[in-house]
Amino acid sequence: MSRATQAGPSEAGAVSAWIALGANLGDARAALRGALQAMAVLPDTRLLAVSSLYRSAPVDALGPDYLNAVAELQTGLAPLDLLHALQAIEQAAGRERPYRNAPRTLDLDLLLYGEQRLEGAELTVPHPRMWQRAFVLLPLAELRPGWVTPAQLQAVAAQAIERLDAPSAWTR
Ligand code: PH2
Ligand code: MG
Ligand code: MG
Repeated sequence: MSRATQAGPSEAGAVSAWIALGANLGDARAALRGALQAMAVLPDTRLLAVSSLYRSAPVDALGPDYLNAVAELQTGLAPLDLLHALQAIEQAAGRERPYRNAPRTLDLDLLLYGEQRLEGAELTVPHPRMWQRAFVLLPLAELRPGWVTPAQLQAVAAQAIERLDAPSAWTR
């Protein structure tokens, strides 16, 4: 077998993909932890980093407060293959979609896929609303200091959000 056909996530060609995790129905903490475990065992994929766990008030939505976090994957999956894998994890967690921004047992949003910009029927990256959401920017800024500017954080400063647990505390 050639080296190319063996290429795994630590090989050239793998990219960093950034995932926003959210849940506000059922046992949200268990759902987010389960999602980390499920993402970590996707083909050609490694879980590289996880942010703190946050509680946030719903943005553009109704219902209970959310738990939110951000994770970094290194993956050899193509963007749409990764998207479909994330959707399968949502489905396995009992995700229902009765209406837009309905409360959910698990939401896994692909924020960034390497440096790529994609605009398709199924997937747009970077995620078009990520810069308007404190529940994305705060955990992202934690993992990648310097990526999120003070002005961007200031723009979402009115959104209610609270850091609950360090990564080591909630992923254990
Ligand atoms: N997700 C939404 C809409 N609003 N608000 C918070 N706080 N956290 C979320 O994850 C969230 C939201 C749509 O996916
Ligand atoms: Mg979402
Ligand atoms: Mg989503």
